[in-house]
Amino acid sequence: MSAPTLDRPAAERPDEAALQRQFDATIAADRRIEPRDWMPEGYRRTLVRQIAQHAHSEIIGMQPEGDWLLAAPSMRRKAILLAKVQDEAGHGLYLYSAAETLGADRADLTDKLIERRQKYSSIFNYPTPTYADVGVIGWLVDGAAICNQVPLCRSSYGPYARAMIRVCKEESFHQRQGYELLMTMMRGTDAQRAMVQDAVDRWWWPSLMMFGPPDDDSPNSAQSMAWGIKRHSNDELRQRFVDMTVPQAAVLGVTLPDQELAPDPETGRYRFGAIDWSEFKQVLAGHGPCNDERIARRRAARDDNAWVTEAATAYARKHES
Ligand code: FAQ
Repeated sequence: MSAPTLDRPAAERPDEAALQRQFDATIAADRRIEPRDWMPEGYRRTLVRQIAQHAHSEIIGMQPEGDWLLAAPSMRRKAILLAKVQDEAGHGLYLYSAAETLGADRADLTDKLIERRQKYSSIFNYPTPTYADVGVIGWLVDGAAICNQVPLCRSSYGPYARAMIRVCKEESFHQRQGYELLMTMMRGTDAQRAMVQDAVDRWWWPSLMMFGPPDDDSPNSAQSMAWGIKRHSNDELRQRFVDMTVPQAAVLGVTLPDQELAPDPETGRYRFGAIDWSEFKQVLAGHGPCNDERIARRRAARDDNAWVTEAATAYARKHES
């Protein structure tokens, strides 16, 4: 979009209709909207909602795998897992920074998460009882995240799109480490293979739910796609994920828990069974297996570490004066 408008004297500012036309032209030309550009309030609100939800997902998403940091089976696995969980913290930080360019306040967003006024991905409300869960999260959850996020590198909002580039590179690495871990377990004992299959059985359907409700029940999709925030519909991305993952499952030697999963000769894509959307709704309503635990921990992290923020703020003030 052209030069910033808000810092010009009022008399020189284009009227709202002209600004809207300029915004529409930028979107139509597939160019980026930048923080100092004028944007409709609905566009700003939608971005803050999605980016905050995404940031919260990265931060809450550290918990399920983080549970295994002290119990990883070797020093090598512990180092790998620690690096992955740290990457997720970094992704959260890029995303909160992108939200801040829209005028949001990070502490306020965290409060909204803890007060359950903002969402985070449904997938992080499931438990991780075995080490195979760490591998399956890498393979399926990071795999789904990549399918969803690669198109976001072309999102119309500049800071979000740019943040996604690095995030996607790291998620791609995470996906491979998960697959490598599972491959190693599948070459191990019968008990290890059973552990991998059990984890796949538990994570498959929740992974499909990560993409959001079906298109005909997705209130935000049409507008978000018209604004170029989202580039593909929820169902299209879910289908891409299935098409990408089924051959990987065959190489791994696991069975995906869906008897209706089969290639469709007409489309060349995989047909799959019905998703249990009542489970998704229950998880979003706060009644998943781990919702309370995830929020309680996030709240404790905020409260227990408040003194660090206060000390850093006091130190920064001291050096300003
Ligand atoms: N969970 O109208 P739509 C990761 C909500 S990062 C919870 O279709 P939209 C990395 C939605 O917010 C994973 N809520 O909404 C990692 C809306 O509610 P609202 C996170 C969901 O925004 C890996 C309502 O349902 N990724 O995994 C979910 O157009 C491993 C209606 O839905 C992102 O956030 C859900 N699954 O499309 C970390 C990517 N789905 O806000 C650790 C960016 C929908 O109106 C370990 N986000 N809802 O109250 C997006 O692409 C979109 O926001 C969608 C939803 C596609 C998630």
